Amino acid sequence: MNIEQHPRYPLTFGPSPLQHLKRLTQHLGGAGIWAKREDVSSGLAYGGNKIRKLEYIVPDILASGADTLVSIGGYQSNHTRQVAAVAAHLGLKARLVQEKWVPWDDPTNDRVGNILLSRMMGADSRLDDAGFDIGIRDSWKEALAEVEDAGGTPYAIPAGASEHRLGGLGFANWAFEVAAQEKELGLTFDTIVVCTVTGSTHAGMIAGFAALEDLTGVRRRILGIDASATLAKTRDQVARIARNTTALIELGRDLRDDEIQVLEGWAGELYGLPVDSTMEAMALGAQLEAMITDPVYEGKSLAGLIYLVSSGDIPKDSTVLYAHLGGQPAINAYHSLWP
Ligand code: 1AC
Repeated sequence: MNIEQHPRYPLTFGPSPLQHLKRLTQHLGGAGIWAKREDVSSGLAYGGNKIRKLEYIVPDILASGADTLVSIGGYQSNHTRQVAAVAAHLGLKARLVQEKWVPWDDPTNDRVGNILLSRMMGADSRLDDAGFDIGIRDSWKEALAEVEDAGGTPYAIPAGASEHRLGGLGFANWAFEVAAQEKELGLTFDTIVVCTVTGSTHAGMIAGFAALEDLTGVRRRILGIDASATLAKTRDQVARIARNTTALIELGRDLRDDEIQVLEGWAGELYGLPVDSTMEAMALGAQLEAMITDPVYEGKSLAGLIYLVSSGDIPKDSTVLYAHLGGQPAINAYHSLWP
C-alpha cells in the first residue's frame, strides 16, 4: 500500500500552514527559513504532531471496539494531552500514566499546561515517580491491565505513539503534503529540521521523503535534532521506525545511512531541561517572529537550526523547513525561566 491507501481519520483542519520566517532569515543572513506549523493545524486542544500520527491510528482504534485509550508520557507530555483530546473527540475514555520524566521541581509542573488540559478533557491522568525513558514501561502495561480488570477495553498507545506499528505514517504523509505545498509556492526545501525524542515524527518524514525521492529524484537532508539526551536509544528507535514505515508504504529498498541523521549538541544533559542555546533560540523565535517554542522540544530544534545555519553547515542558498511540532503548552510549567 502506498501512503494514500492507508486509512486516515481526519483530525486536522487540512494541510498545516507554511510560514516564511522573514525576520529570522534576515537576522541569520540566510538560508531562507520557513516553518510548517503543526501547532496551529487542528482544533483539538491546540493540536500538535501527535494529532497527525493519531489520524492513522484512529481507524484501528475504532475497528478494535476499545473504550479507553491508554498512553504514557511525562507530567508535561504533549503526547498524552493529544491522546486525551482525541479520546474526547471520539467519545472514548483516556487513562494516562504521567511519569516524572523531568527533574523540574516547580510546584505547578504537575498541574498546569498539558496536564491541566488533559484533565479538563476528562482524562484519568495519574502521576508516577519513574524517570525518563523512551522505551516500553511497566507502569503503562499495568494501566492497560487495570482497565481490563475493571471491565473496560483498552487500546494501547505507547509514548509519542512511536512504537505503535502505524506511528510513522502521519509524518510519511507530511512529506507528501510538503511536496504539494512546494508546488503551489514554486520552491523546494532542501533541508528539513525536526526535533526528535521518541522518534516516529522524524522516522515518518524519513520514510515519506525517501518515497518522494524515488518518485522525483529530489534528495534532501532530513535533520533530526536530538532532545532526548539519550542519543543512542533515539537513534536506534528512529532507524527502526523509519524502516518499519518504509515497509508499510512499500518503498521497495533499504534506507541509506545518510537518510537517517540524528544530530546531537542541543539537548543538554537531560531531557526536558533547557540550556543556554535553548533559551537563546526561544527568545529569537518569540522576539523576531512571535513564534512561541518551548524548552523541551522546539526550543532545542530551533537552537540546532540556528547553529547549523550560522556555522554554514546549512549553506546560505539553502531553503530550510523547520517543523514546529506544537510543544508549547508546557511553557506554563516553566514560567520561572522568565522572572
Ligand atoms: C515524548 C513523546 C513526547 C511527549 O510529548 O510525551 N513528545
